[in-house]
Amino acid sequence: MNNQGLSEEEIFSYLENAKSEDTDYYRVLSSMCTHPHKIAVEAHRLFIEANLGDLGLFAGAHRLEKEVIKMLGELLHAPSIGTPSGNSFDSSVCGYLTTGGTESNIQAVRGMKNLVNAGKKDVGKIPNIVIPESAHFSFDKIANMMGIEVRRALLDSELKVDPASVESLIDTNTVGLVGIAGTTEFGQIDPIEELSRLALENELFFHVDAAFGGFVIPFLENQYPFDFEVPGVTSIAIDPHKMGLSTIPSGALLFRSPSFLESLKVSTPYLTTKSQFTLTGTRSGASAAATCAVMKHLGREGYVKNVQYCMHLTTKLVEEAREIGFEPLIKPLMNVVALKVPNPDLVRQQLLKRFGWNVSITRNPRSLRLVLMPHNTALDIEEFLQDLKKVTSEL
Ligand code: 0PR
Repeated sequence: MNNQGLSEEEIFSYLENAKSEDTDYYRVLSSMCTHPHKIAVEAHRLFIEANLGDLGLFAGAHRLEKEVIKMLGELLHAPSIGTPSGNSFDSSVCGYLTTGGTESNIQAVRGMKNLVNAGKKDVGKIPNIVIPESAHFSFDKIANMMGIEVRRALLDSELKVDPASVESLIDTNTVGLVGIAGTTEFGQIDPIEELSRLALENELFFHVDAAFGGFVIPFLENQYPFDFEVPGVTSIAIDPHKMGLSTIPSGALLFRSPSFLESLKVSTPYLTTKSQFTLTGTRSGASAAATCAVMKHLGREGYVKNVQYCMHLTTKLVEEAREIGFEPLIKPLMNVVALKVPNPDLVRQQLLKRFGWNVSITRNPRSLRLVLMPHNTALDIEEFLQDLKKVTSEL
């Protein structure tokens, strides 16, 4: 640290310089985040000091958090809505705002483990969960930190998890299943109803990772059952900081029943509330305000428009890519395209080096992964395809 403080001017010149190294999402086709809505940014600023780790001190920010959980509960067909206030609950469905999909997934699995340990089910020493092979790498962190075995089920030809493979991995030590509504790499939706049936038959918890898809699927023309409407679903991760257009960090975890949240409780004797259910202690009230503001401002109609725009770009990309000889691995359900190209790793490198395009690569099978977000334009797609054609023809 410098000994003497720098002036405001010096600091901001230093910061502007650093900011100029960021991409500003120009030519970014690899991100599931985007520019937050300006309403979210303003709301975030207004609540910049609010700490949801001490709810009693920030009753206003907490009210906004509860409002967000209520709105998300409605969006995800929760039968009735509640949120923790200290250690009491109003009704069945509840949840809280997390830092994103990773924290939500960790907490959902921690809840499964705790409920089983509390004697609700007779399992052996090392519990396991069954997840799709396509699960986000946050489950690698879970496998590493939670003392739980993570079993990966195979995908079918459409890159959805195969329920027969899931079933074959379930044994007496299995505590829960995970399904993904909007896979990170392919934008695919797992067969949630079939997984729900397996979960109910085997008395397992069933977490749906809709970190990306949660703000897409409800607004698509085609409807896919993926939320609390499906009876076996016990928890859902949904991220406002992805297609919800809120500020980072804004995630959410919703549980069907308060018992899950109860299982995460630790006592906080000297705080304004007696217990805490969250993974982190200090939490951003600014994120709650930002998410509340943008959800209320856009409403259902606004999100439908947002998804329509991204789907329009997706269709354009797929149709025009076909014209130059590139097929998608699967017909995109949402705004994620996995494009079959020769030597995807080299193509990715060349696209970045020569034309400044940020794209990513799917793990298995390897293909070019493109996420069409609100920051992309129709012109971007046209330029991208021209550049892709150049790069691939020179390979
Ligand atoms: N679950 C799913 C289905 C996800 O796609 C992601 C993140 C997570 C969980 C974890 O969410 P958090 O990163 O919020 O904890 N998917 C993106 C990915 O890994 C996250 C991302 C977004 C990465 C923007 C890069 C980026 O520029 O690709």
